[in-house]
Amino acid sequence: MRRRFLPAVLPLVLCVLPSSAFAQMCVAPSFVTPAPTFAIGAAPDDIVSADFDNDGLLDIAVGDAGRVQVHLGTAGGFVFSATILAADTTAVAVGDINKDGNVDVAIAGGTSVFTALGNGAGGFGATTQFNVSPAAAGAIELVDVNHDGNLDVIYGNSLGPGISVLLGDGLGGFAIGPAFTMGYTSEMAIGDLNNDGNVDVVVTNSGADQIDVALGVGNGAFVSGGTYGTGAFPVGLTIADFTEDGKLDVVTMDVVATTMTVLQGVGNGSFIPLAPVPSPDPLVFFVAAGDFDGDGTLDLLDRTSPARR
Ligand SMILES: [Ca+2]
Ligand SMILES: [Ca+2]
Ligand SMILES: [Ca+2]
Ligand SMILES: [Ca+2]
Repeated sequence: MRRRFLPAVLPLVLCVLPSSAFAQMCVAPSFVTPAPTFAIGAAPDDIVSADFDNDGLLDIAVGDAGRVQVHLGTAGGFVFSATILAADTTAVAVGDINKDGNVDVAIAGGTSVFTALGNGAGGFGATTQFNVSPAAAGAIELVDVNHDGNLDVIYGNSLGPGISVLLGDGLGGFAIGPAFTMGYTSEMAIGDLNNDGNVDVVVTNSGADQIDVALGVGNGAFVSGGTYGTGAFPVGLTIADFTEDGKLDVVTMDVVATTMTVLQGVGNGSFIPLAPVPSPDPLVFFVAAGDFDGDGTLDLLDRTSPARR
């Protein structure tokens, strides 16, 4: 089934940030206006990007009220591709779970983690449910935490402090892995923050107005990497090297303060929080980084908040 896009109701806003102008961004951010907008669903919770149909163009998957909607990138925008059903969808991650060369999806939904395997043409097989009760999965990432070549799941608990790991078998199955106690997770992002080859985790701990950092030790376990202040009530965050110095930085979207906070990575797992700057859109909760228009510079893809979050 295909459907045409309606005029934007809950807009995606494509904000272009030339990374070479990072310092300028912190003083006076500039964005392309008017920003392109696309209608993506009734109550979207999360957005991730990947090339689901192997055509070289970035596509997006949007968590939306108990389902994930996949939209394929075109030269002029996005076209609807597939619906993946997953109860109480709160977050989405992408990666090749079963190592067949096609991008798959993992979903945090209530007390479960769901997966759906991609067919390489923008479609997906049946949803598989992994019960992680009593924890509530509120954020999710797919990454190989234990260096066995198989993608694992890291999920953040929205109703209890901490993150947990599911270890993948490379065929689509997962086993319960280590857990680590840290702040209540609103959103989560991953990267190797201290350049030791092990995956590290950053979460927005919204109620504490801070990010919490967990440094991976290489077997699925984590140790504390400290906390850093942000603008009031950070929710969305993304990790990327905005300063092009080879060290990963963090950007948070601070909902109550209506600011963006840039935390400049030092390269050893610690950060220098820069002064928050006004958000490009006061309703923005969630953000992702990538080169969406193919011009070689980092872009920020953001989304306004649904009423339920
Ligand atoms: Ca594509
Ligand atoms: Ca796959
Ligand atoms: Ca693994
Ligand atoms: Ca690391």
